[in-house]
Amino acid sequence: MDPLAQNVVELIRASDPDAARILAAEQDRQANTIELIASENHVSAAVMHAMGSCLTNKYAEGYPGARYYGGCEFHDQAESLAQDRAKRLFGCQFANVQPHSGAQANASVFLALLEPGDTFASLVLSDGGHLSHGMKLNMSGKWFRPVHYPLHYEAAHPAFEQIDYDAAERICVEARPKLIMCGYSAYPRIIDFARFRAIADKCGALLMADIAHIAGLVAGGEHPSPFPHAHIVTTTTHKTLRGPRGGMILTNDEELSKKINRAVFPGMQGGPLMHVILAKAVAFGEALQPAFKAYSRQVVANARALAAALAQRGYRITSGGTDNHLMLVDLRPKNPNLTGLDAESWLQQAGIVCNKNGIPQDPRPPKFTSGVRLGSPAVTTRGVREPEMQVIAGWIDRVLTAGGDEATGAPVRAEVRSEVRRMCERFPMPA
Ligand code: DSN
Repeated sequence: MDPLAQNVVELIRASDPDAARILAAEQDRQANTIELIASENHVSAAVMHAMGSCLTNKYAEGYPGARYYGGCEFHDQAESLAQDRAKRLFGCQFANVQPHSGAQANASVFLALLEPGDTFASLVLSDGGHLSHGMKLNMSGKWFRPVHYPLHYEAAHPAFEQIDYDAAERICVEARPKLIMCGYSAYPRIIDFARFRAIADKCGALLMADIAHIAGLVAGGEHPSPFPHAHIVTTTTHKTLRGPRGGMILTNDEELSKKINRAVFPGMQGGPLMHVILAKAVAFGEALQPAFKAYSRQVVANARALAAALAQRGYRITSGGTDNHLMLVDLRPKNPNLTGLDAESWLQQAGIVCNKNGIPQDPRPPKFTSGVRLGSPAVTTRGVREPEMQVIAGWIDRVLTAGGDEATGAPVRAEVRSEVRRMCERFPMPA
């Protein structure tokens, strides 16, 4: 483990043993489990400690050179560094690095560009979209009018469970949305940004790409860039991009950038999280290094290896595979009674962490689901490669085949748990 992290536990223990105990337990959990949640990663010690720095002490409302507080000279430098690196990384002209999260980045775009009641187009959550793309309990679905474009739902279609671009065009031409959103939370295929831009131009909409999941792959050259097609790009910084938890908005359009800056502050947020912005700068600096290209290539190779190994064992990978860092595993062909809820819980007991996830047209409700979502970003950071992905697929299959029964399932989970620990020792957390 990063030695500073150990010191941090001891330092906290001196004043707050309860908090130190929780922190130490979580450090141990992360170090000794296989993390397959597609939206998670393990940051470097430099990113971690930039976040735990004295920049948290400061208010810096405003933007570099135009703050509402004194004493911001180094905060200006930190934010400018993050902006400059973000622009280099994604090849664009304007970057707002202040959004506290991806959902707040998306909400800021709504505030900047739409009026309440305006129509926008997106993929529905149950097909792989995101709650901030029009879910009815989210602000985007309560105060705006989403129309959803579909996937191909016919099993015989060559693009089964992939975006139906022709239908998206028909729906957008008919509904005339002001904004079209593309970019998803549970979609394993390449997104055709050029096709979406053609649709946006045809119906007079702005195109917004939410690349929260694939930002690291875009930065590493493993997924086509949303630029120059998208007018606005939003992202998180903590998934494949391997930075601190946070959000960001990018554009090449100066007028849009002014509207977005006003929407983020003072429209949506007050003081920026300057310690997180410094950590974003550090993470973007890491992503600009050649090693990050190799990392993102390996993320995709590892996801493909896991998907292929699970398919060989009788699981159905939705859309027939993956082009990115994640896959949706339909559990039903293996066992029609197995839910995502049970699979998540049994795997967790075996030290493999993932999340239950609906598959397109899932007959089960989101609380149960017929699938799990698996991703490779975090294990790839620890140095895991294709041969270990085969081993992980074998563990997943052993645990799910053994089932939840105490007599037959529990010993298998315990056995896999010890094998997981041994692999974790071979592939330590970043230090
Ligand atoms: N909650 C994130 C995910 O797991 O995909 C999206 O914001």
